[in-house]
Amino acid sequence: MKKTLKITVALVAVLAGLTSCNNSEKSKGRSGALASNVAEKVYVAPGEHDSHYAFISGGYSGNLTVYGLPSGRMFKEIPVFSQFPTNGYGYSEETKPMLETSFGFVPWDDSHHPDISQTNGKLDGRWIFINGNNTPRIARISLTTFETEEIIEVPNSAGNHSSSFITENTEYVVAGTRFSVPVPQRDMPIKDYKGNFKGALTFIAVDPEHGHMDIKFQILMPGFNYDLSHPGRGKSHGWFFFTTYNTEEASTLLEVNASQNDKDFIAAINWKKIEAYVNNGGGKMMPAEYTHNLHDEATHTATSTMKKEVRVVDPAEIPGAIYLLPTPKSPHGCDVDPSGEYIVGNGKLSANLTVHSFTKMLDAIEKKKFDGDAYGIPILRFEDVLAGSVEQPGLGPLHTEFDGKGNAYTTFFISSEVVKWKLGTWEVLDRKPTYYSVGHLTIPGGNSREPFGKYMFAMNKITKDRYLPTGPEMEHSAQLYDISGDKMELLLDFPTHGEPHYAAAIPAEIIKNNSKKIYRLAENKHPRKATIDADTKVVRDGKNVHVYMTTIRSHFSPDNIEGVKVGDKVFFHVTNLEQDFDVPHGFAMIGANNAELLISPGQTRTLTWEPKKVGVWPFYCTDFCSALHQEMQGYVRVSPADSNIELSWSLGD
Ligand code: K7E
Ligand code: CUA
Repeated sequence: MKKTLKITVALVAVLAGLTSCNNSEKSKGRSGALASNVAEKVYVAPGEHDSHYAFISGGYSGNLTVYGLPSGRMFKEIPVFSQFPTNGYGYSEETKPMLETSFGFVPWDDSHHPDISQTNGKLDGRWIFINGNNTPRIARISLTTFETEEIIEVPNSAGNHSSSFITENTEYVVAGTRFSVPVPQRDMPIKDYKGNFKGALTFIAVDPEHGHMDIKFQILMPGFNYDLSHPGRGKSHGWFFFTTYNTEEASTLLEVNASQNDKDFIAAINWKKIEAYVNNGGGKMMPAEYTHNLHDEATHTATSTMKKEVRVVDPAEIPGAIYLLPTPKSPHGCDVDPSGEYIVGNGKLSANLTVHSFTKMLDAIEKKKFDGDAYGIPILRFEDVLAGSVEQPGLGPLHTEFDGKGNAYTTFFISSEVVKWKLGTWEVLDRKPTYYSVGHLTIPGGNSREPFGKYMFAMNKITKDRYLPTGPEMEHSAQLYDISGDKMELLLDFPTHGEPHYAAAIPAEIIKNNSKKIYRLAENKHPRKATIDADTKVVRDGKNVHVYMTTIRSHFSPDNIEGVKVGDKVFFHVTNLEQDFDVPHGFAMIGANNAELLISPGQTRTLTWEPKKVGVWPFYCTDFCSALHQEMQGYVRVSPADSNIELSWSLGD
């Protein structure tokens, strides 16, 4: 026991030491991206389009960024869990409800794993989902508007990390807790963790037509850490797999105490069985508070609803639905190949990469070959479920993706490389260095039944000497590889924004023709819209002043407003009358304690301003929209609180 501890401490120390990488020598070799013909492979001529979209998670930015492949050009940052002054998301009255939670307004999160909706196991390009890790939430973003449409909070969860992964017909988006916690939350000693804390795995049903999310059930699992997950597909459709670590159930010094067991588990969940159980009234409703926030495209307005209960299922109630597959050692990524047969457990502290067989798992279950249980959940024998292992492929495996041609690609954080190996024979076919300390990797569609195996990109944690230095902190770096040949070929480095954990990528043609160009004014149902100049007005309601305003190149209507007083709360409801693609207007008010608005064509957005000082105060358009953009401005006269100046507004004489 003492010896194990020593070895573990030594191993952890070695791993920690190795993470400070020293790969700059490798980068000096004239190969890969340094070969002269490689630039052509990533060159997208001016005016031409990239062949793929990549949606890269923002990590601690809380957002999602949109890139083109192969150029590595960033097109957009989509605000999801974080306020975004660039367009007013989370500041405008219409979007503030998106960031409501049971803890109140939470204007930030840590977003990790985007996943694109699927139909029959293929990417359908309708929506992309992403998890908020810190204050557990799942968001749905439309891939026609590229805006966040919906966020649902996940109760009984903490560190929403084994999320957000999609079943092959987008029946569910699945979210699992990394940190186990008391369920329900209560005041109790931390040292009583073991046996008392629970890990909630949450199945959120997705409405097939509109994508609306609703928690169908939560499974209250033993108090392990549920790190990553993936759905079964093809033959294993109906199952979901979660890696666990800290099966020791330690609550302190996890770097040592959660590295004791030789094997942790992959939890295999037969969700179809649990779904049937729940449809027959199984499980029980438990009081819980969580928000459901929905942005309505017609009213351009989000609402936040507090939900009061959630259906929970105790694994003991439904024998035969959950099994544990022993997996060495503190596995991180949990990846399922396109056929659904192989389940890869990327054991961070393991010398070999473990691959389980779905067929063997079913067989062992059928023959009831169990090796004890954990809190009543049967444990299968490692040898009975093992398909094979890749022997000593590298150090510190994290994640695996697939090219659809029988090959798998695994990232190794410590040895800073991507290793290509063959499913079934487990032989290593190729390895390429990454710069440096790679986390996730992405192949377009690599997380579906039909990957598009031309490109792979690695997302690296340490950038160091790859770009011009920008002070102590560098943006993270992605590296694009051509994987169409036998050997991987490094094509390009490009910077990413925030911390890119995972990314989802898809051929551009699946999405680009559906991309919305304008919001139709005729369809605008915002209750305070103004769609023609005659609708514009200023209305006083006690201390609240509502300005119904329009914008069109190149003026606001109205642009002169008088009769506002100190102590009023002014709501600028600004409708952009433009019906041309890519002509937003901005709206900014001096001294406003929030941000600007950036209003898309046909959209209505509201900025709140509480004038504090007497004077004549300007507002202006922030987006250079026409040759007369600089003329796009106006004034609000603010009088003392006791003034009797009448409310008036005008445009022109
Ligand atoms: Cu960065 Cu998927 Cu959150 Cu691994 S996780 S690296
Ligand atoms: Cu509108 Cu500048």
